Amino acid sequence: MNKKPLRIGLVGYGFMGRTHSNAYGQVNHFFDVAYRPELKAVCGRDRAKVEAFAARWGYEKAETDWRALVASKEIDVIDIASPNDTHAEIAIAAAQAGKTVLCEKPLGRNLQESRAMADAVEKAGVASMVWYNYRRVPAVTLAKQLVDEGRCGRVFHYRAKFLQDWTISAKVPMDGAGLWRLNADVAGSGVTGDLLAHCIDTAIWLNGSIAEVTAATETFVKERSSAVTGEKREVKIDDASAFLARFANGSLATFEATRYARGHKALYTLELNGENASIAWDLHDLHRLQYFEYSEDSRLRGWRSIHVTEGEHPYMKQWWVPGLQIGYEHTFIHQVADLLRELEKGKPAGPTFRDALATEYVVDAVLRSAQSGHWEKC
Ligand code: SOE
Repeated sequence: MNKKPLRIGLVGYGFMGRTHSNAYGQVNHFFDVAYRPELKAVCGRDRAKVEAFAARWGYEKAETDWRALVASKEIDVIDIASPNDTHAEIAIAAAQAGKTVLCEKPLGRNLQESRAMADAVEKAGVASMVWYNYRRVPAVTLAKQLVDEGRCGRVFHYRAKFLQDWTISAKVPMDGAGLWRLNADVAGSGVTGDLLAHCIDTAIWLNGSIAEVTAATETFVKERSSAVTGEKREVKIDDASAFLARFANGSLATFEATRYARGHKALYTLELNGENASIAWDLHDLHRLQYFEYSEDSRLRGWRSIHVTEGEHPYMKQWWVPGLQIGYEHTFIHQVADLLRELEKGKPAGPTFRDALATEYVVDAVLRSAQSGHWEKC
């Protein structure tokens, strides 16, 4: 099939720049979609690094100023995979230039930036998408199907956590590649905007909107040196964040994220308990969905562990044969496949900037509540 080119301009060559580039390169090998991503240009601040990245991943051009990508008539999509402090400015300029805009999570550093981004794409009438990739883990998409089919009945509880341990040492500096996440000026917030944003996005997707929250945050290491300037700086991000929430459907929830849970690298787990069924998932065992259904014969009733690798499971018939697993990088390939399919139909692939703004309202309420000590509306 002759495919229409979709010309990509990527901003950022770090961890996320690699996951996105891999997805663009792989999607047409596995998914029958009308578009073919064409890697036109990549932009990053360091000339040598961005050129090396372009050569490795097959981008035609390397630039050091994102404005060149936004101005280019040869680019259809601006994909923002650079640190959070760059998201709003680039996204708004790209929307105004009529580009499709893709952005890594979280949307902006705060609610104000995030709102401006959602407004800008809507005003310009361009498509947008935020890379909340965990929605596209086949087991998580299966959970969404089961909830939408009404199998759980009335939902009582939602529980999510995302635990890491990479910032426990006070010697870990802030700033520079990856470590910008520890600088509030660049990141906006700590684990709330970085890790809980994933949990909140999936939670809203599965269980509807969150009405109010009460939260506590903590910064365990108060001072770190900058990897760029060497100077000591106050740490202003939240190292750990926990909150209780009420969903609009009346269910109660607990959420927790930290980078201080020794032994946990990326333990994202979620659980939903309904009147008729419960669902649980764990990123460290990402191809399995745990499911319990009360209506079964009571002698045989129990938690089942579904190995989500059958052709009937979401996305899986595009991959290998039943029983063979896929992984983290595939979630980004699925997101690109959905983007290309929806573009064909003239619809945006979710989550759009407007969808993702719902997460930012919750992040903002969590941070406000941690300050006020009260329940806050989202
Ligand atoms: C932080 O360590 C991080 O890389 C997040 O920024 C990602 O969004 C998450 O998926 C994995 O952890």
